[in-house]
Amino acid sequence: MSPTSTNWFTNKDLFQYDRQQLKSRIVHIGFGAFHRAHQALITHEMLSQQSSDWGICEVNLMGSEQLIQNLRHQDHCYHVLEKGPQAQTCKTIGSVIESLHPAFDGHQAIIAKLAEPQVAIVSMTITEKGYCIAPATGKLDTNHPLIAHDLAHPDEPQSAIGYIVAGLRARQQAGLDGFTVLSCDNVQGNGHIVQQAVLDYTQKVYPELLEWLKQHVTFPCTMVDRIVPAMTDESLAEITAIIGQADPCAIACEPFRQWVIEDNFIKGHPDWDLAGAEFVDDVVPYEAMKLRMLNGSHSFLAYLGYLAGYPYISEAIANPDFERCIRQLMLKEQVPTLSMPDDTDLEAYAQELLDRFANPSIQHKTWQIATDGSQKLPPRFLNSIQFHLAHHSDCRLLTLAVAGWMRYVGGIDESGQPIDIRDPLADRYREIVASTDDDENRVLALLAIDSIFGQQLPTQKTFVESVISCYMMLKNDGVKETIKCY
Ligand code: NAI
Ligand code: CS2
Repeated sequence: MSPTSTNWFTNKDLFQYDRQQLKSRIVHIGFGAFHRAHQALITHEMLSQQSSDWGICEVNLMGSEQLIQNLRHQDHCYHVLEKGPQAQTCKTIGSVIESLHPAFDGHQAIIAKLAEPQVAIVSMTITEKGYCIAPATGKLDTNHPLIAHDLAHPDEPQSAIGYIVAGLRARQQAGLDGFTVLSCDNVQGNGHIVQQAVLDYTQKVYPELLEWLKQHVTFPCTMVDRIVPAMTDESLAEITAIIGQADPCAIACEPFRQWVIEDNFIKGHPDWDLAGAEFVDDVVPYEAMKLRMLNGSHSFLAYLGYLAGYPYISEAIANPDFERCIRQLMLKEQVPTLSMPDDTDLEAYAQELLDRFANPSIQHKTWQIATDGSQKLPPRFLNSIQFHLAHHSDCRLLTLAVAGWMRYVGGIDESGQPIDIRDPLADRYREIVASTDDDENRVLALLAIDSIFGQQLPTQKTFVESVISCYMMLKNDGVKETIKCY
């Protein structure tokens, strides 16, 4: 930036709405890549069409201190670059008006914000693990370190669940109404899951609050979709070239986006439908469709693609054997498990997903998607496998995907390089790998992790034998030869 030029965010003509009129009626927990390119952008586009006061206060509970400092420095504005295979569009987002972080604002400022009377929605994108539940059961994990801390110190919470309950308690004590808790994470039945976590936690710390909470808080489910990889230097440089200055809060994503929201808000909601969101009575079928077809394919490509040496999804899907497997995985093994409204065209949906995965402008790392497998396996693969076992139908690709995950958490890729495994259960995997030389024993030990596989699946002989056989094929023949046979 030259000494005479002004900062881009001081340009008053950037927005079609008056940011001074916005209030923090939404508090969002988890100012990560996805929220910037999805809910905050959709709120911005809604505001551009209809004057209203729905602004967002961002809260990051874990890390990203610098990101929040940068955001403050640029008056909470930032850019989103939508990258299609050919064209790209850069948008300046103005829906965010303030931010909080426990590292510089303290716990109490966040609880006080949640208890401000105008707050109507507390939304979140805190990753699957942020809900502190056991994925196989969907129940609050009271041994989770964050929850164990909060149960002992509910006034100084660390978990998102602890903060939400502390905020609701402060509202009840001040004689205020409640708010809507809106999960925007890739968790099956995300509204039900966060509700269960909030109720389980409240029962333990403030049982007297339970009845009030049941009457004053709602937990709609949502299906959220937009591929937003972690930011790259290349995309940052592209945005700098477009706007002529740096924006360290900018993010890049694909052009596609979808948001299906259960219409169950206790204190109103923005007219997000003006910007393409859909309000429906029942989101759960759409969530299952997206988690099994999109995210299931992603995880298949992540584990097997990474092992085979593909750093990006677009490179893995360019291998015709992977493409064929993914098409079959979606249409033959995931579609039969779904119960969709009659007019849903799942073949067209599958083709659209294949085209999105192939977008060469999006550098989505297989390694990034492979993180937190302990949270992702149940909704993406295991629920469908249970369906097939109950119906005696074929699920060979889903089984191969589980075996691929097992090879991945073994910690060495096919060229002999160590894998940096990021997962809340990473230590457990390391113990299992260190204590099992024998392949079959390793598979059995991994299947015995009941927070992932539950109690029933490891007792299903057909499934266990198929996983062992896939594991051996992957080990002996490698991923590329194995998927040729499918
Ligand atoms: P990110 O890594 O950029 O951001 C993660 C956010 O979660 C950060 O704000 C972090 O502070 C917060 N967080 C992490 N662990 C937490 C915890 N235990 N408690 C509270 N907050 C915690 O990731 P990104 O891309 O924003 O994705 C976040 C989630 O959004 C995903 O896990 C997924 O559920 C959902 N999502 C992501 C999509 C994507 O393509 N990136 C698309 C659809 C949904
Ligand atoms: C991905 C998702 O990281 C992952 O696990 O599968 O974040 C995926 O990009 C989104 O769900 C797309 O909407």
